[in-house]
Parts: sequence; C-alpha cells; structure tokens
Amino acid sequence: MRIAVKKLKGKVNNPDRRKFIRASVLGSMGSLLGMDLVFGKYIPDGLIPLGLLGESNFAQLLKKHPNLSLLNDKPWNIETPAHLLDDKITTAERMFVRNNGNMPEGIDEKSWVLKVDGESVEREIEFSLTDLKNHFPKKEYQLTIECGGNGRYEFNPPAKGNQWTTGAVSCGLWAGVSVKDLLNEVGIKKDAVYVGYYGADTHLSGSKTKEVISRGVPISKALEKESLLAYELNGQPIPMANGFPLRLVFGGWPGSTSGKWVNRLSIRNKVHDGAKMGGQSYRVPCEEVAPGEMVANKDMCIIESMPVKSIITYPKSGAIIQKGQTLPIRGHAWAGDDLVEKMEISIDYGQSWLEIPIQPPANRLAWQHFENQIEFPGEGYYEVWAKASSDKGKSQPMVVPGWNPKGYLNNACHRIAIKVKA
Ligand SMILES: Nc1nc2c(c(=O)[nH]1)N[C@H]1C(S)=C(S)[C@@H](COP(=O)(O)O)O[C@H]1N2
Ligand SMILES: [Mo]
Repeated sequence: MRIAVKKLKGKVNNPDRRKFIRASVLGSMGSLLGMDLVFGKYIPDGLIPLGLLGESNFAQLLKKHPNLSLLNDKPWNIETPAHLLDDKITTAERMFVRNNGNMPEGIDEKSWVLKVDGESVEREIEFSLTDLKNHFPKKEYQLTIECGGNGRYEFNPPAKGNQWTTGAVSCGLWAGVSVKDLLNEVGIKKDAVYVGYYGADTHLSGSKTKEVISRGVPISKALEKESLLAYELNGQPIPMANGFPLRLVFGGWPGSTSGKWVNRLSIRNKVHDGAKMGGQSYRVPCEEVAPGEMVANKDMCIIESMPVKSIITYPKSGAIIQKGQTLPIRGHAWAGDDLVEKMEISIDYGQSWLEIPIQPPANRLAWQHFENQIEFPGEGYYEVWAKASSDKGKSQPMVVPGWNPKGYLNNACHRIAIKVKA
C-alpha cells in the first residue's frame, strides 16, 4: 500500500525531452480546439493560439456546455442556467464550476498520490489511484453539491464575490472510495475531530506555497456512508474542472467542503484550520444581524448542512403558451442533510399554494424531482413560484433570508415568468 513517490528525471533542456514536451503541448492544444492544429509545427514556443484565448472558449477549454454562464475566468466560475439543469442526473458538461485558484496543470493519473496524515491518524499512508481503485469497494451515490454562495446576487447590500444566481448546484452520480472505508484503513484515534483536505490547485497570486483552499468536515459527516472520495462522475473519469482525478463529495453540505484535485487528507484533533476555514469565509453570523452590519470573526459560525431549496428547470423563464393550454412544469428540490417532504407551487404571488407530488431521492443526499401540470385562468403575465419544505418543518422563504456579510445561504423561492397569449 505504501508507495514511493518518484520524481520526474531528465533535464528539460535535453533536446529529445523538449521535442517530446512540444509534441504533447501541441497535441493537447489540438484536443482543446477539438480539431487538427494545421501547421502546428510552426507555432512559436509559448504562443497560445487565439482560438484558445478569450472568454467564449470556456466551453472548449473545459468541455462545458456553451450556454453555461461565465461569471469569472480568473479563476473559472461558471454557472448553469436553470433550464439546463433539467436532467435528473446532472451531466458533466452541465455541471457548474467554482474554482478559487488556478487549476492544476499536467496531471498524471499514474503518479497521483493521496497522502493521509494528521495528528489523529494511526498510520500515515500514501495511496496511488490504483490502490484506491483496487483495494476498496467502489461505492456510487447521486449527490447534491451546492455552493454556499449560490443565490448571492440577491443580497442587499450586495455581497462581494461571484454573483451566482441559481445555478451553482449540481447532482451528479459520483463513484469512488467511501471516506469511511479509507479512514478505517488508516485508523483514526479517539481524539479525531475533523478531516481536512488539500488540493493540487495553485494560488492566483502565483505563489507556490500559499494554499488556495483547504477545508473539510467533522468526523461525523466524514463517516456517513454517502461521503465519497470520488474518481468517477456518471461512470466516467471526473472532468478536469470538477476535480480530476480525485475529489471529495459531501452531499448536502456547502460545495466548498467537497475538495477537488485532492492529494492529501489530514485527520485533525481540532477543527481544521486550513485556508478559508476561518474569518468570514464559508461562515455566517452565529446570530442574525441587520443587513450591512459588520460582524467580528469570533461571531461567525461554519456553515454545515445547506438549507431547503428548489429550482424550476422546465419551462425556461419567459416561456409563452397559448390560452387554454396546460403547462408542464419540472424541477428539483433538496434540503441539505434532510429530506424534502412537501413541494408547493403558486401562480398568484404566494396568495395560494398548490401542493404537488415530490419524488423520493435516488439515495440519501440526492436532490428530489417534481413534475406537474399547471392551468392558468386566462391571458396575461404570470409568475410560477416553487416552495419546498423539509421533513424538519423548514420551508423556503419568499424573500431573501438572513443577510450575511459574504452572501451565503440564499434559499428564497425560485420564480419563473410565463406569458399566456390568446
Ligand atoms: N481544491 C479545490 N477544491 C474545491 C474548490 C477549489 O477552488 N479548489 N472550490 C470549492 C467550492 S467553493 C465549490 S462550490 C465546489 C464546486 O465544485 P465544482 O466546481 O465541481 O462544481 O468545489 C470546492 N472544492
Ligand atoms: Mo462554493
């Protein structure tokens, strides 16, 4: 199980190796462009083809659906419009991307190493990907990942950061090693409190030593059977932008706990103190505050289970239908660690609500599907509002809930516009 980490030998200015690097760079540029790089051998060293530059190319570069919305390209932050989340299982190309730093480059699956260490580990062990795949049973779950900042755009006063609307959420079918099985293998001491992750992405500043993000979860969450160290999404290797070749997935918790490009886990005897665990990051005021209020770090608490929420994925907002036509409506609902128990829709701005069926999840921590028909009383403009409630008796608010400095946890009802024409 313990494997040696080999350093790449050979000097870069060795002409054969240079030729090799050049050929592989050209090859990967060609595959990013999705076509042959004709005359590629004449491209000067270091020159990036224009076709690979610019904002509109995230789709090619990251193999994402071209109609996702680009919020930021340094680092990549790309969300999925509601109507593109209609699949019950989110496809790789429709899965949102939330990066805090630069994506790792030149990943070699064969030499990838996961190190498990920390104050509270019994045996420090390094695993190769093959070790992980061969030594542990493969577990598969469909899991909801929602960024803590999803819905940030609605807070007032505005919160800095990516202005996510509704699309920083996904529910893919993840497969890999159960974190629990891994922890059993290394052994955890009685004083273990937290599992922290480290990833291979690099700091935007270019610093080689600064951590980008290093978060984690309490041991109790890590030991749940659905907590995965995944190497597959929907039966395929994980897309580069979503954490290839190895990532954590903690369904129902803020996306930031689901570390990508994971190469080290630390079993800690205290709450993990990696980058973005403290201060104002991924934390909200422990007690509610007035909008715009400054909150001292000591009064901020770490976000754990995400709140109950839903999204209408069909039709697209703005849809026009004929008078007398019934409108099919579809979407998903989720409630962090809890179950969605009730789904309601309103076409009169919340004056009255119609309860509609909500399907059970594919497994715990997967979102739940709803679909129904709506009839409208006559011509005109309408809004369809959707409201989910959890088995803990919590419901989505109609207006933006508790303001907080970084704009997390907006679970207000999703609304779409519908026009009924004669
Ligand atoms: N190493 C690493 N892991 C990371 C991040 C990151 O920037 N670096 N972003 C986190 C955040 S904030 C979120 S919401 C999720 C997003 O996962 P996705 O990009 O696969 O949708 O990844 C998390 N894991
Ligand atoms: Mo996030």
